[in-house]
Amino acid sequence: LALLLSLTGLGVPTHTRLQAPVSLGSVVPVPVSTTPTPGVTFEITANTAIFVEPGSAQIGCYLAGILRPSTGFPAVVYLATGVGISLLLSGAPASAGAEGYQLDITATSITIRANQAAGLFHGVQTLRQLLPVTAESTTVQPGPWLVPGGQIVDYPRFSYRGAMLDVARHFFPVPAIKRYVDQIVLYKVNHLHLHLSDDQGWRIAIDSWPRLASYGGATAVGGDPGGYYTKADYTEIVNYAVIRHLTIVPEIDMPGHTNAALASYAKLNCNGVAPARYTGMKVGFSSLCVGLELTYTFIDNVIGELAALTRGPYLHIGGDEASSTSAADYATFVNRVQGIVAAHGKTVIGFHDVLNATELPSTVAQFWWTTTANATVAQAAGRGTKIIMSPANKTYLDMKYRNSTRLGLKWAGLIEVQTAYEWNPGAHVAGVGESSVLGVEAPLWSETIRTSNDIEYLAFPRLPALMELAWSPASSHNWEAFRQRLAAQGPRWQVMGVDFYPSPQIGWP
Ligand code: TNX
Repeated sequence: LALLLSLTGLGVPTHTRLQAPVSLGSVVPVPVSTTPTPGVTFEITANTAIFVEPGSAQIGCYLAGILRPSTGFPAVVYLATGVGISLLLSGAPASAGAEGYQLDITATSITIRANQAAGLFHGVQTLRQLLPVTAESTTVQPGPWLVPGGQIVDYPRFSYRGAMLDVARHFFPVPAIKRYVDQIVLYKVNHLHLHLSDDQGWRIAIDSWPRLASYGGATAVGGDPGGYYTKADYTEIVNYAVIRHLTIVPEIDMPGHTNAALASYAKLNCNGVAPARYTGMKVGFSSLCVGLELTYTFIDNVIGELAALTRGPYLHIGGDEASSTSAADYATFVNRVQGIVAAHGKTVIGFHDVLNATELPSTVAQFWWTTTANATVAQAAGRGTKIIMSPANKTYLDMKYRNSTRLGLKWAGLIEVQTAYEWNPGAHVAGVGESSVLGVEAPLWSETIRTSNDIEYLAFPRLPALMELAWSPASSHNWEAFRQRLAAQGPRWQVMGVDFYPSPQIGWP
């Protein structure tokens, strides 16, 4: 009878509805340890309050912001101790480190403990995945809001877990960035690298060189509309990310991939002539003028203004595919630019091509090739240089899933979900072991994409697969178990309006 009534939606008291809680074992990335308490559930009701300390207040408000729209409950946040949902900066195991947490769910309380706020934030993302999928709705849903009982203790394998979005080939305005941020933090991404400049567009306002954005930012691939972030826009993104424990890594790509800058200022060109703006898809044809002193004034101005907008430690200088720059010029250039970045108090990240110069001990190299043997990268790792793993044939979200995929490119191969999942970042490149790997980044180049739907179709479900490699212990790696847990994310994405690729490799419910 209860089933019948619930199907007809007639007068069934909440507690009799036949709705099982989500399984404690369905979290992506899989936690370090998960111990269910069979038969125990916590029910979030109109009386459930959130208890915080000064250091967890912001995260408490963030959690309340997730619970209120779908439950319709007040989810009041108290700066006090009490019985309900507690976010505590004490009592976590030492193993939790800077980003880990312990989550305890009993019949009467939910408690997240962490050593630092970032850990509480990641614990909240785990809790978010343990709520019924309708919790992601923006409108009030019926419930009941059951959370499975048990304990999760969790911490990351790698400290850098990144997504990259190319906003240069196609521009994505602030709301699209915020939308992607909200989707990726659910999978414990903690860095968003924004590729802010390329041949086809310059996307950040620089006061000392205003034509970069106003002229160089007006174009995009295929003649599509351009655009750029004002400093206020960019700060809005940075602040939105800070609250979500996500570090924005800004990139100005150089010395190649600079046609938009060279087109904006004739004086930056060796021959003093500005090239036309470019809306095609070729790479490797442009270069800043390495022998020109003004080039370094330009870079110092740009890096200075960008560093002032940047809250995190990193500034990415690109450095890839500089095939119009001689090897000697390239080394001269990268060595000098690293000094400029350091002078502005930031740490350099560059694509691994920068290892052809003399990298600073602090410089981080982002490996992007499809090969697994690379002597230059292995030698750098041997000297202690840290590597971010972005092998194009595993992590490039702009590669097609299969030949028939409407969006994307194929130069690094087809990447189905299993291909994205089946590799080991700590042993992928010969000579680059676990301790040399800072983390994993999933780049999304935007030659073929224009909208949030396009982003989502290429990022989901591969981004969660890659973040499981970046967060979960290597010993937990198991395709069969992963595809079960991933399947449970599908209904959640439907409620969130994420336009994911329903891969036939996954048994979606
Ligand atoms: C290579 S990977 C590039 C980008 C392209 C991408 C397309 C790398 C460091 N450079 O300029 O957008 O391929 O997949």
